[in-house]
Amino acid sequence: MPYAYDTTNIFARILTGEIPCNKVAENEHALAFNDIQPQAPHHVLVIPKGAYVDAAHFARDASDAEILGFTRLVAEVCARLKVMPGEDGAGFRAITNAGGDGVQEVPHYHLHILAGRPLGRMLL
Ligand code: D5M
Repeated sequence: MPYAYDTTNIFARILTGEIPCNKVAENEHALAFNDIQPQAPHHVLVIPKGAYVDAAHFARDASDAEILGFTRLVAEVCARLKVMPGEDGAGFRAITNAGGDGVQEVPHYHLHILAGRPLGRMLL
């Protein structure tokens, strides 16, 4: 599934520096920034720097280094937010939307990290 960054893709424009973001953490392969429409006290999006449309595209085509870098940045975000699960009840939810049925709005893979309040059971 080819994907070329274009001016209509808001996350591609963030990656090129064309528009700003509220950065939380970054490494060679991934960027984390605050969602502009937060659904919880902490709502961070983690995106790969490579041009991947969704989680399946990323899992299929990304290199091991890209997958490791992305995964490590998720851990760094959780550490920075102080939501690493522990005996104090802290924790988080990580979700990703993909495609039409998944109601994905931005066609660049992003993992939502939600935390900072009890999130309830996911009832779909
Ligand atoms: O969700 C896409 C998410 O992207 C949604 O929660 C809003 C967020 N968003 C959109 N534009 C921006 C900018 N410019 N900065 C930060 N967050 C943004 P989806 O999973 O695709 O339905």
